[in-house]
Amino acid sequence: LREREESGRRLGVDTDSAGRLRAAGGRVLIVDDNPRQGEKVLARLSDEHRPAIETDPAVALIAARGPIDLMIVNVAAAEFDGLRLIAQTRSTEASRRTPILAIVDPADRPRLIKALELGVNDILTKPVDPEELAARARTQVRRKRYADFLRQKLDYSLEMAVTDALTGLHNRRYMAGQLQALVGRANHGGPGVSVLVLDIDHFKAINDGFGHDAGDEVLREFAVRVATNVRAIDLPCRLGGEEFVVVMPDTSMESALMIAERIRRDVGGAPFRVMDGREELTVTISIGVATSQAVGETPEALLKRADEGVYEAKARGRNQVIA
Ligand code: GH3
Ligand code: MG
Ligand code: MG
Ligand code: MG
Repeated sequence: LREREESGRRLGVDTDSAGRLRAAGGRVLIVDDNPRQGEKVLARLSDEHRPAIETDPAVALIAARGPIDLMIVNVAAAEFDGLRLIAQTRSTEASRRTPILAIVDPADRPRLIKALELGVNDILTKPVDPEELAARARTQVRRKRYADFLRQKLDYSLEMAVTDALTGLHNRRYMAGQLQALVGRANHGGPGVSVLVLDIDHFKAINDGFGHDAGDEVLREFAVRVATNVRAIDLPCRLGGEEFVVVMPDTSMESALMIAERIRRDVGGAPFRVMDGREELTVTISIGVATSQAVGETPEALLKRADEGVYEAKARGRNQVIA
């Protein structure tokens, strides 16, 4: 339960201890040119929700792009065209999903039908019954809250699918997709795509000497040092274990070597503090560098060349960069 509550909080969603979505009042925008009717609607909703009245449809349209849970539009208004406001709300990307409750005159069939065709979520007929208003508004707000919850969950899941759980860097799946796209569009004459393959030296000794958890701490700190030494356009990734890759778009071999050297020095230059600062470990890495040359070189071939650099760096005594 705690975990579900925790995950709810991470998603920025208000859940109770059982992980259920907490019912909360909605931000309701009432768009009406008739102050008396608008006030009546507002009064009926203010116990449960946070309603506000807007008489200018242009302002309402802008507000509907923001965090509004329900827009109630008086389609029978004389001062503005409620149907037009609904059409604009639905055709603007940022407000497309804002629920709309239309207040219609039951005698005005054409407008009622048009409102439904424009995609209003529900209809209230005049004279507005307060109980019916409260019930229909509550249903729309609940639906909106649940849709928001699902969308956040989906966004979160999509992000997790391309993120390495231990370090927060991009994962292998993400790296493969990005590298494929970059190598595919690399052209003659440009600086090309460079990749670094990074492998921690004698990492097994850290695990054996200080435990797997200390090893994980080293991996996390290592990820921070890699990420802080690359540029904003570079993609630092963890493929698994102690194998890391940095994908560098539009980067010459010369620049890639410079950045690799910067990472190597930063990793080896200051000890890693682990186990609540009780241990200080000196960590070094071997880095292989490769830059795409031939058009048609596959991402796998490019990575393999960088990997061969790592292998050679290990053979020559580790703690070095080899292209
Ligand atoms: P070398 O200098 O030749 O790279 O030596 P090494 O000890 O780093 O060699 P190797 O690459 O074979 O060892 C990697 C070790 O990393 C083996 C494995 O137990 C450990 N390892 C793999 N994944 C993880 C992980 O997620 N967490 C921790 N703590 N250790 C891991
Ligand atoms: Mg390794
Ligand atoms: Mg190894
Ligand atoms: Mg290693």
